[in-house]
Amino acid sequence: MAPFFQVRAKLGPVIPDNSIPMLQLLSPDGTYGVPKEYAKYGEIIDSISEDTLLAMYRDMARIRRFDIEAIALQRQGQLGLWVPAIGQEGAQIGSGYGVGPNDHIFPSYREHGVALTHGVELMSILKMMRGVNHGGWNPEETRFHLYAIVLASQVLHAVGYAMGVKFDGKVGTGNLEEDLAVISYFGDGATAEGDISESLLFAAVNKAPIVFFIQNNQWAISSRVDTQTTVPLYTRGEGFGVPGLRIDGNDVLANYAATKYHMDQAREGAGPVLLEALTYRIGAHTTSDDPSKYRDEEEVEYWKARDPIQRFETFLRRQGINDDFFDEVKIAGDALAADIREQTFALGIPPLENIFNHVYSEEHPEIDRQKAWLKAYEEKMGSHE
Ligand SMILES: Cc1ncc(C[n+]2csc(CCOP(=O)(O)OP(=O)(O)O)c2C)c(N)n1
Repeated sequence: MAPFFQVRAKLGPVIPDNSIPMLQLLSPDGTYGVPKEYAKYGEIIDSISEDTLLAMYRDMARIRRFDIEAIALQRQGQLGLWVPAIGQEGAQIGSGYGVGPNDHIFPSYREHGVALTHGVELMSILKMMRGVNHGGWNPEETRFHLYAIVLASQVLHAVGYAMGVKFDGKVGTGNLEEDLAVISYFGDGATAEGDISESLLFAAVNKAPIVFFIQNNQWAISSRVDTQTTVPLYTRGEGFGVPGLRIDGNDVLANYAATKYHMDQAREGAGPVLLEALTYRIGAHTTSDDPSKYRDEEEVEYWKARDPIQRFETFLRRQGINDDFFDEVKIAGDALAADIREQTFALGIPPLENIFNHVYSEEHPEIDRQKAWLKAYEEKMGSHE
């Protein structure tokens, strides 16, 4: 009998069209150069200190080590699920550094690197993936909002937030203590949602201070990007009046420069922009996915050779950074891995009544009723420990 589900034939490797213009400052072999049409982005890199460059590298290495450890923890039954972002560290750390201290970030569910750059405790992400918290961090403190699983929903929230910022008069006043902009992350697959079109339109007509940041990692689970769009994604906003730019997503400096430039512009009142970071998901969509069923190893190898961390390391070594630094980063990574393992193994079972927290911001009779029901039920059944 024919199997109920058939795996569709693979369509051959997704190799990007290199004739499409793209902001790249670090070439895959680690050589730095600023094409003249991109001079304004090069100027931003001119003013980065060496300390910041090293901090960026540390964060890229740190988040990759965290990611590898989280996959292992999931395989050992310590997490319900993990969502790897290996290969996307250039896009995430670079853009994260480009977001200003008052700005608000509306992520999807894979932005662990961006979270790191804005002070989210990494353990809170693991707790969420273990199912012992509701999303973990406080968006008011971090300005990094909660992960959104419903594709593109966060982009509508971000546009609404940015419109509010505009209506509150916190754009383009010149007061850098008060003015702010918004950035929202989403994937190539999410661009096919109607919510994205609505977001682009509302942002454009309201001249909202927002940067739309697509991480085009070329796959939406098993759907290739070329089944989601016939035009480069950075052009998707044009019909709505939102200009776009494609960035080499594996070039941390290009991501930093473009995000900083356009967040500054948005904060000053220039309106929305769409950035498409062309990158690649080296690993599985989640730990529940087996990408070997739908894509070729040849394609993965193409992208591994364009690894964002390796590229940046080559650049830094040419700048005179030596083994001492890279050894220190490796030791710190091992210490981080040991620490999160220990903390994850030590996580207990949270009180069951936590499920009621944050459903309403204030007391609510229906919640009181459900709490009373649960209490009576627990007393009848005994402890759940
Ligand atoms: C509205 C909605 N439809 C479908 C899904 C199921 N789903 C989860 S992730 C995903 C693929 C998303 O791909 P992409 O936007 O490219 O982001 P990536 O996961 O590659 O980072 C889908 C279809 C969902 N979460 N929400």
